[in-house]
Amino acid sequence: MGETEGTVLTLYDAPRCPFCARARIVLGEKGVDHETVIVDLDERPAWIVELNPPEGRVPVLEQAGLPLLPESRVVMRYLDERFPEPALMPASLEERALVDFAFERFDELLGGPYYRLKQGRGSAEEFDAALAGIDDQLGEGGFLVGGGYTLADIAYVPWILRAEVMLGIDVRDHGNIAVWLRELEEREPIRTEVAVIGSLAA
Ligand SMILES: N[C@@H](CCC(=O)N[C@@H](CS)C(=O)NCC(=O)O)C(=O)O
Repeated sequence: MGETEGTVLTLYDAPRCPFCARARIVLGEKGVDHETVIVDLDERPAWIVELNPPEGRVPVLEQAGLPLLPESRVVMRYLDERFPEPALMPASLEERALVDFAFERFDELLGGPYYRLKQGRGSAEEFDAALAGIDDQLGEGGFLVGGGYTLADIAYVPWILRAEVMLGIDVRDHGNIAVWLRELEEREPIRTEVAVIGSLAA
């Protein structure tokens, strides 16, 4: 039996979805046994809309007898507390607040520029400025919050990796991002996500 102690966890997932990647990476870090149901985002089945109205968004985490958990941030925080090892939130209260702040600012700092660029409404310059901001936040050899790997890094890295592979952006021209990615790519769940992205781009 795995760490789920008999409770079957199901992740409603889509390989191309970076929000799902957040949940996949946390599940991988924790080594949690789970089932995956792949949702076709191009032909979204009616049942996923019923499961997570109104749009049928993924990810959604389901466990028998427990409330359904949509929203990647909710899923990540839940998994981190439900499966405490390895801890993916910092020990200090202040740094935990900063992880929450990183989530809060995600759309402004990365998501907005990424989707505007992807949808042809933004510019490479705008995205590069966003990368420069993240590079500054990382600092030399650092992580997004504090001195270690946290949910904040997991929350941002799926878009950085997709920007590199799928949008052809030289994200590693930013030195601190390059070091951060090398450090993260030492981790199996990150390498697994790199492989997922590679298979999407192939
Ligand atoms: N705020 C949500 C966003 C999830 C989201 O936007 N998922 C996308 C796929 S990446 C989705 O299902 N979008 C609806 C659609 O494609 O119609 C979260 O953090 O989980």
